Formats: sequence, structure tokens, C-alpha cells
Amino acid sequence: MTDDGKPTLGIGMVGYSFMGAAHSQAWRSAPSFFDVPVVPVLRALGGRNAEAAGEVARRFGWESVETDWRQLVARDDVELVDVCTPGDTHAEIAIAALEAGKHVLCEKPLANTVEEAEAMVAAAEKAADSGVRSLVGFTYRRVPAIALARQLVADGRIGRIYHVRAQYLQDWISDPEAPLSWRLQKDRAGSGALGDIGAHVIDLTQHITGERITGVSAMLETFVKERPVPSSFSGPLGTTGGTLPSSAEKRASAERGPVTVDDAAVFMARFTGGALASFEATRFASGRKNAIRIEINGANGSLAFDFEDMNVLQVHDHTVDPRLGGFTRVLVTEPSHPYVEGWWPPGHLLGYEHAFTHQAVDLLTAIAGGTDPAPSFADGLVVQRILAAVEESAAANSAWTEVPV
Ligand code: 4PW
Repeated sequence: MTDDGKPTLGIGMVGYSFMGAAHSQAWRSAPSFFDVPVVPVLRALGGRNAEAAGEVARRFGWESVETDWRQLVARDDVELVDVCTPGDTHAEIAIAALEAGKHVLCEKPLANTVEEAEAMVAAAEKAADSGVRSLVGFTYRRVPAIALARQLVADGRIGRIYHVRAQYLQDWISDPEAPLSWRLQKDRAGSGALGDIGAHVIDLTQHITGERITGVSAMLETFVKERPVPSSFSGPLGTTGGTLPSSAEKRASAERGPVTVDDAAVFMARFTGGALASFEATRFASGRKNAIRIEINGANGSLAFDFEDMNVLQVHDHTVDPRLGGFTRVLVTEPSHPYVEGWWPPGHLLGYEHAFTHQAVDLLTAIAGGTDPAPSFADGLVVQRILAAVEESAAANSAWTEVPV
């Protein structure tokens, strides 16, 4: 119980790098800005490197460090396990936590394979019978402009959807000397740009439209086949330094290793409502840092979003007098916009980290209210099947590949 009589929830988080930092600030800020029904307490941070994990724990206020995730999951004061590790450990940690009766928040993509994701869904559904909740971290769903886009589609303002155009563009490995991070290794990450960032736009387009992808025709490419092996992986994107490696770090290792994932993915898709769609995910779009771009064109209007201008949703109403047509730049900072009320007055912009706070708030609210939060592990499996279909199509010369719906 807190001093003002609210119940608490002990959090144990495994992983402490980029996502670990994003989740840590979310657990801390959620009860400060939102009236959450249960207050998270940062009980234990899990990481194999005690010194590095200890430093992050001190910075973010975690009470203790565990160097073995099994010890963290077994602790009585840990009631929710937050999985912020590379994809190759998601299934093992999440399933163990669910079996131990702990709620689970698991980073995306849910797993490295469809089989792992299926096992995770089975464990989540079994645990749900005893009130255990689980959520996969497709966090961009909780950017206010994205949540507004979904509302507008659900309200019928866009009408029948004809086109979905989605891109996730980054450039942090366009330098061929950028180091071989875990995100470039299939056994750690499952896939490359496809699963790491393409998974987000797959999830977002289905979330906004309320429809599902029924089939794909895809191309994958690895532009740079070998990269320098770094000496450590501590930077936010699995590099050796800050956000990106310094020139010295880039040249630090003479040893080179193979890139075993895609650098870029491009695919066409169909949606259940008949829309034609195009998708692009790449980390070679020089000049584009985190450009999640989604445009939806429907019978009654269109929506356009770009994360690099994340407080804005472009809205076109096709039913008005054509003299007043075109896109309106809606600044999504009004208290009536999703999630905004907890923060600042209109026009005071939100950033990348706020969606993680919204995710924490929604998960805490679901746990306290005894409801299932979204996106569920089953939603994560839906994305995993599309990722697998994209890889299957690309391996078969872009052959049309159905996705089970
Ligand atoms: O949104 C992206 C994440 O899902 C981030 O830009 C980087 O790529 C870090 O993890 C993934």
C-alpha cells in the first residue's frame, strides 16, 4: 500500500539497455502524471552484467539487481515481469513468468518464430484463467495521434478503406562500418528491419484500420553482408557508444562477422476490407531517423501520420465542399485527444517516451480492473505470422503468400 492507500505492484524488469531505459522511465512517470489504480514499485532490474545493470538501476531508482532472470521471476515481491531483452529470450522468460503467476509485459516482436509465439499465447491464455495479464509492447499504438487515427476510422470518418501506405524508415546502419549489433544477427533478433521496425507498421496499420492483412508479396535485401564485430553492446541500438558509434568505435575491431538478417523489407499486402497496401521497412533511408509514416485513403477521407512530426495527424475530409478540401494539420495536444489530459496544456508537445508511459498506465489499469489489455500475445502472434509470410514470400521470388486470418 502507498501512503495514500493505493495498492502497489512489484515490477521486475529483465534487460536494461534502450528499451530498459524507456520502460524504467514509464514505470516511474505513470503514477506521477496519471491517477493509476495500482502503483508500480521498481523492485528488481535483471541483467547479467552486475556493474552495468547496477549503474542503470541507480539512475532509474530500481531497488535491487538480479544477475539471473530466474531469481528475478521467483521473487515474491515481483508481481509483473517486464521483458526488455533481445527476441531470442522472450519466449523462455515470458513463459516462465506466466507459469509463476506473474503478469508479463514483453517487448516486440513477441518472439523470433511463429512456434515460440504460439507457445507464448498458450501460456498467456492458460495464465489468464487465474487473472494473470499479458501485453506485447507495440508501444506506438499509444502515441496520441495514432490513437486518434484509430478513433476517426472507428467513427466512420474515413469510410471504406482503399489504400494503406506504410513505411518505417531509419538510417543508423547505412554506414557499412556500423558495428554488427545483436539486431543484425538472426539467432538473436529473428529478423532485421522486418521484425524490428516493420513489425510496428504491420501492427499499427491493422490497429488503425481495425482490419487484418490477408496476404503478402515481398522482397528482402541485405545490402551490407559483413560488419565489424564490436567489443561490447551497450548503446541504445545495440551499438557500442551513445545513440550511434563514434568513428573510433567503428574502427575499433578488425574482426568482421556476417550480417544474417535483412537490411530492408518491401512488400505489398491486401487487407480484409479489400484495401491494397504497400509496406517498407529499412535502416538505410539516409536522413530518415525514425520516420514511421502511415497514410490511409478511404471513401470519405484520408489520414496521414509521420512520427518525425509525432504530435500531428493530417486529416482530409472528402465529404466537404471541394473548395475547402485538402489535408488539415491537426495538432494532437488537446485534453480531448487520447492520453493528452494527463500531461500539459494544449500546444506543449509530447515525445517518444510518453507512449511508454501510456502503455504502463493502460496495463496497470487492466490489471487492477481485471480486464485483458491490448495488444495481447495473440495480437503479437498475428504480427509474427505476417513476418513469417513476408520471409516465405521473399524466399519464393515474391510469390503471393496467404496469411491465415
Ligand atoms: O521503435 C524502434 C524499436 O521498436 C526503435 O527505433 C528501435 O528499433 C529500437 O528498437 C526498435
